[in-house]
Amino acid sequence: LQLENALRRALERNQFHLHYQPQMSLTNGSVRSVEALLRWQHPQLGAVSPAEFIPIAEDSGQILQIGEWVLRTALSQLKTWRTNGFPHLTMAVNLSAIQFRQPQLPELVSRMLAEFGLPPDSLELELTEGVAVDDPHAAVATMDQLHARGVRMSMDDFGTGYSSLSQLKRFQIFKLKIDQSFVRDLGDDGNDRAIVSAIIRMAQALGMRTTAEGVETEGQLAYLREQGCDEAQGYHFSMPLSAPELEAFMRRQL
Ligand code: G
Ligand code: G
Ligand code: MN
Ligand code: NA
Repeated sequence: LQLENALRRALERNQFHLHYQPQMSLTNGSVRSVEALLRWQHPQLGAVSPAEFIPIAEDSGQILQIGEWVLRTALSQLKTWRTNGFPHLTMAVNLSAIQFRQPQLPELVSRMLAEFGLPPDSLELELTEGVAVDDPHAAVATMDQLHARGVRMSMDDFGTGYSSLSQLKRFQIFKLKIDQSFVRDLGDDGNDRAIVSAIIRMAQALGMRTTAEGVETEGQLAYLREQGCDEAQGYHFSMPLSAPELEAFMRRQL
């Protein structure tokens, strides 16, 4: 409850900021996209992890306001980068299942993109398999609406959730993000190698791209490249960075 009350004041007191982690193209080595990751710095509690406060924000309903702030802040930053040397950069934003179930979501997203003069395909909404647990038909309908508006969707933490392959084939998903739990032990776990290889092949067959998460070593990267993974994200390339730090990182890649 203490955290819930503190969270209630966090927006108005400017305690939130975004970090950005690059998603590297494995075909040309450039930064293709950046993922916005929410950070909360509380004066007494210090840095509180989103893993801790997002569930509280979901239970208290505050996630809608916070999520809107994340989307607006991330798109504003994207507009700045696209007009200052990175015209093809795209932005990935994590969505809570509660945000995804809001009937006004597709309209809100389109309105905000228009506000910043950004094309719809410059945004990737990261969904988890949890969005489809309660009502798969409603989830498919929402994905269809977002897709019709030109917005891309990624399935985050893929392989750890509950969605079935029969659902997946109905989802308008642009990209599967291979969960870091499968990437971590690629060096010495034959099962994880088989799973990652199978996910990449399945995505290719379904016309989806793949991004590997949590890539920390050259060995993991070599295997992913050999298997035809499209993009990689992780500490091997960069931690999540502040906007100026991320911009400096991108300039070094040019
Ligand atoms: O970046 P970090 O490892 O601290 O993120 C922890 C978790 O919080 C991850 O599952 C990530 O997807 C989630 N997360 C980070 N930022 C956001 C956000 O803006 N909205 C939502 N819904 N989840 C986020
Ligand atoms: O659930 P989601 O994939 O959105 O969460 C991303 C989280 O993973 C972020 O909190 C980020 O800090 C963390 N992360 C990013 N790269 C790495 C990595 O290479 N290793 C580990 N262990 N965590 C990572
Ligand atoms: Mn994510
Ligand atoms: Na993830």
